[in-house]
Amino acid sequence: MPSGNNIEHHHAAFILLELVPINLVEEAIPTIGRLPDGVSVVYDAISHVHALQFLPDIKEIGFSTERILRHCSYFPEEFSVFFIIKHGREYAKQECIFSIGNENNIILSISLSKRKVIFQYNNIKATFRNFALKDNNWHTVGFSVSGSFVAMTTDCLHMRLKRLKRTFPSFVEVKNSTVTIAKCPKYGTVFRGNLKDIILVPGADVARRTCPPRVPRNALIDNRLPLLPDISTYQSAGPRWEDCTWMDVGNLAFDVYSHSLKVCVNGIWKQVSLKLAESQKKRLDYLEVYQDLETPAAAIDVEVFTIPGVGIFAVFANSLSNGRKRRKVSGMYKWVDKKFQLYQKLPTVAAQSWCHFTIGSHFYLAVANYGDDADGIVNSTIFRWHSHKKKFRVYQSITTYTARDVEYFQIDGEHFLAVANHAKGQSQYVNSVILKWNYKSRLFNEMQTIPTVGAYDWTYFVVDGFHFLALAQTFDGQTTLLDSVIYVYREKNFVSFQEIETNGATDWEFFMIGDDAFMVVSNAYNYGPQNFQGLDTYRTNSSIYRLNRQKRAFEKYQTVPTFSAIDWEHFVIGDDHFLVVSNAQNGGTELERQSTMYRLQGVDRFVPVHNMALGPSSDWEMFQDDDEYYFIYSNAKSTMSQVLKAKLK
Ligand SMILES: *[C@@H]1O[C@H](CO)[C@@H](O)[C@H](O)[C@H]1NC(C)=O
Ligand SMILES: *[C@@H]1O[C@H](CO)[C@@H](O)[C@H](O)[C@H]1NC(C)=O
Ligand SMILES: *[C@@H]1O[C@H](CO)[C@@H](O)[C@H](O)[C@H]1NC(C)=O
Ligand SMILES: [Ca+2]
Repeated sequence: MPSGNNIEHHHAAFILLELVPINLVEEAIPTIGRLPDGVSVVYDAISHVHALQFLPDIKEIGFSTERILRHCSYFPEEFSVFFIIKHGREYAKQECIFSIGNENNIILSISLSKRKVIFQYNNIKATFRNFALKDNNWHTVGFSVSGSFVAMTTDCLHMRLKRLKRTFPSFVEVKNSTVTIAKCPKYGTVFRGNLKDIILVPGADVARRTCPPRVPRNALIDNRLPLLPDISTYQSAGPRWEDCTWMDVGNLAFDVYSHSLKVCVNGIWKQVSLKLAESQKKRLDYLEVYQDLETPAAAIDVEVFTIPGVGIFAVFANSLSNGRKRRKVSGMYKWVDKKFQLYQKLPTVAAQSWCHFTIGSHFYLAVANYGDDADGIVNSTIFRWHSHKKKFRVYQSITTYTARDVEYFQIDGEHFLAVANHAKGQSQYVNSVILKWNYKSRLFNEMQTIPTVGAYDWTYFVVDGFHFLALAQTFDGQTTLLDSVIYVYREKNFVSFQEIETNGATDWEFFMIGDDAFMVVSNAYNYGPQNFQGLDTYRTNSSIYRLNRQKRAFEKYQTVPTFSAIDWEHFVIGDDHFLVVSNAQNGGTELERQSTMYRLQGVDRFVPVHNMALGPSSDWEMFQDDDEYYFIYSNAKSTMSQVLKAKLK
């Protein structure tokens, strides 16, 4: 259903999806033909590798962090960094491998002395003894920062853990900072050894997982550097991967062509599992029921989100319970030991939709309240997370009219909420509102009103740098067959981009497959002159659309029969794209009451692969924990929602 459909949200829930290792040396010195002054390339004939050497008086060799951390205001909370060096016995006092930050604030630096390896993060130091890095052999050193610890690994033979006294999450700002190679701005001297690569991998625990199973202690580690392709091949046509030998065990390789990290295991270069890499190769076999979840009332929406350092949560939009005392709450659950547990009840009035977002260092939840009286004057609420109490508290009340949906998005550093107002009194003709965050008052203010008819859902998405909002309109008082509208952001306003005929539309889901942009609509209800006998109103067709860039319009790609469909969810497992459609079961045969999952099968397009006899579902979400995939659906009619687990093959 509404919300949870935009890309930003998915990134929030699946933080680990985009782990792209970056070679900082390659970023700083992209062409070996034009070396900065004071930098030279040396060839190590024994190990058959090229590496860099630096004169003590080099100028700054570096680049802005913006180049590698695009769209990030904060340095990754959890990350790994590797470097490959060769250094003899003679050390200057403190030699710097690299640093990230500016003169006033060092975000991250690693330096070496004869006795110590100094890891500095956000002005906090962790010091390790230097016992391996002075034998004039090549070594791969990895650091992993996770929670309040930093682990250092040397050639996968030694692993040491140190406490990193930091608050978590730390929200370390990256604004105005640079990556500098072989030098730290405030202390130490230029690195005197040979430097091969410095690889930064956002995401926790990579360094630990890069190591192959332990090798016998007597295995002859000769530290022949298997880093291929080496610097000399940066500009050649393709990678020259050779079989690695058992002697390479413990060494890492960074493949500049696939931007992946590889480790030599038993003579074969294996891609390092960046959390998902392994399960990405797997395929979905089937789903099984994993947990029954009792909620305060039937639910029309569920939002899964992560608070860094705290955990994964699911919050349900619970309607009013029917009991004697009509309870006005929605349930929020925390993922503990791989099960959801009730965590907090939030005050809502016939909640319709939740969205989670982050502004600065604060976490928010916004709810669209449908309200409980006929005139529909019930506000919707924004909650803010209190990091000490670890609970959400009411933060701002916003005027809404039988609100159906609230959608968060961000454009050029500004924060927005789009509210779908469904009706005002008896009329479906009511303005919906785009709110904008005011940095001074720290509140959302009205930015634009958009006339809407029976508005049900806003879905935000980006294509080619353009910002879009798709509006689902359900009913105009006469018929469910009416146009829904896609808006595009131009000069600080949303203007109409395209109108698409829909039938009782309650949800848009946007997704990308390669470069192609898709939209799928949930048509929920067929009522009006087109169905004057009022037959099988739950039976509709819902369509998938694909963007035609030349025509600047979404075109019908496929139409599938749906039954009380009020939500689509797109997800990817391995190489496969899936769509699952909710089925709220407002009528129909046993078969028509099933929820259906489709898989994209080339020219066959989306083909039904699973028909699931589950409860009446109103919203589907997928989330991941470790390498496992879970699904959660909200039950539209009863207090028992369910979690399902994907069986992979
Ligand atoms: C940005 O960094 C430069 C160099 O470290 C410094 O001189 C300048 O004051 C910084 N600007 C801001 C706004 O912090
Ligand atoms: C709704 O919110 C507006 C704006 O915050 C406020 O002025 C108004 O009193 C609220 N109304 C109700 C019924 O809570
Ligand atoms: C759905 O599509 C089928 C096949 O084109 C058509 O026969 C049927 O009338 C459509 N149903 C609705 C409600 O439009
Ligand atoms: Ca959804």
